[in-house]
Amino acid sequence: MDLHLPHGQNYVLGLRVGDPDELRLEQGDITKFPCDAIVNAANSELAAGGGVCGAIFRAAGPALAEDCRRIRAEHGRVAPGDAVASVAGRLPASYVIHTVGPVWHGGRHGEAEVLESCHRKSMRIADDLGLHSIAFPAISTGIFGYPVENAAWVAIPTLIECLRAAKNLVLVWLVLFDKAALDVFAEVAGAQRQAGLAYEIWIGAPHD
Ligand code: AR6
Repeated sequence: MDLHLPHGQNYVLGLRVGDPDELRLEQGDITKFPCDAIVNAANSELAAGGGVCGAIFRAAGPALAEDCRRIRAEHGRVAPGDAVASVAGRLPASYVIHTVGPVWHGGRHGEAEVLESCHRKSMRIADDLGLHSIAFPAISTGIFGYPVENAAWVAIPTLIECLRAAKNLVLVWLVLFDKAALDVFAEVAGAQRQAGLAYEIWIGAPHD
């Protein structure tokens, strides 16, 4: 499906997947998103790393690092595909859900299953906490090397399925750090709709 994306300017892409369930794709810095929860592309030690993880630890401050140390001490390492929730410190969100994505080894080592599990478990935790909104980064597509388009083909249908099944969640954001990644995710959203996933698509201006 040709979405006629406004390639010269920024935009928000909305997928109406139910009433009132919506998945929105937007470029931005996830640490600034005023959602009930944001998802961290974490490491198994729940330590401050680079990428979005480093940005989240810096913006949240010491309360998040302290809670991560407690979770690590009580529950041990977080396995790839698993997720845990912590406090969010100074972030606008109420919770950070830390999930450990797969490292890309060419695509034939179960990477897609692990990435799908990251999205499913994060959605489950947020829904069980009674939250209404959650924002995801493009898990594994930075330091862990997962190709952006492959990641979009996993993330989008998984989030739609989980959102439709959720009791409390009604709004899911996919926050892409750069415009090129937003364009790739948006094209995949259009292609998946053409391939049979039922949802309406709208394109609007970003809120700021
Ligand atoms: N907001 C939204 N997205 C961001 C931001 C931000 N502020 N900063 C980066 N991204 P990465 P991974 C995007 O490397 O591949 C860490 O050290 C980035 O452009 O953060 O899952 C962890 O501790 C990319 O598209 O996570 C792990 O050890 C996406 O976030 C390891 O790296 C994910 O990139 C995890 O690697």
